[in-house]
Amino acid sequence: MRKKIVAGNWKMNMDYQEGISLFSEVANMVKDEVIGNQQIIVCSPFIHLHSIASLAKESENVSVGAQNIHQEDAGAYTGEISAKQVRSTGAEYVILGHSERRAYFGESDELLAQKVNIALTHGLIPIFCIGETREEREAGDFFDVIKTQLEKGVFHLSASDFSKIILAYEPVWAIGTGLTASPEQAQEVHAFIRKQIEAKYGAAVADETSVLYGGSCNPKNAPDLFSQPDIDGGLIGGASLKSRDFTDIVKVFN
Ligand code: 3PY
Repeated sequence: MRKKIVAGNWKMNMDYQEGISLFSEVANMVKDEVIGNQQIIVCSPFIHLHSIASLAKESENVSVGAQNIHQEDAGAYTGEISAKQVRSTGAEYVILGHSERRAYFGESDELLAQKVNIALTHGLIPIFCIGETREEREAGDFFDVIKTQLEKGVFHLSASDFSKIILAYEPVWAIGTGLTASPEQAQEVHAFIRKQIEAKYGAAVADETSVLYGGSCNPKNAPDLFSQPDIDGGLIGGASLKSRDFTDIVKVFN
């Protein structure tokens, strides 16, 4: 049975001390709420990774991820962080392809494919984000956009590598806007994504791949979204910065 996953994306929030307190609170609050096949992940800024990965080892319920890596192994890339460096902190996951990175940092599908490869080489599991803009939705192009993002970003992987990754559908028009896709709109796209995976890798792989919903997901809308058959949890932005809200989202699966 595929995993149910709630992953927090802190984005560029929390100074060092605030992040350590938030993580400790979350680890403590979700302690008794995590069900059998559920995975909780916190994706923090780089500065917190080593400390919270050490705390995560003690708590055993929460794993840690980064929000970006460089596409090369090492070298003269001032200010950048490699997959190997992230992995050496104890972090196990990395968000790749978030729409904020695509839009503000010009990350293309081709670059993201390189980042996916280097992440897997160093044992980091990508949480790979895809999703359409408002214009693409209004123009009715969104299935094509999502198909292309899958084909260029992750469908070059072997079936065994593809089986390691997590996907997140994040409609760009629902990020930071307070708008959320309705459960039916989200389910329609999640089902489409699973169909594409099935066409490429077969039904067994499609059935085992966790596809998360992201985009203004909060304790109020999570129950309806997560009850959809092809939605396996959420990638949580703003609500992951409040331990109570994040825990309430984790508890949706109880
Ligand atoms: C949001 O909820 O706004 C996100 O971008 C989650 O990644």
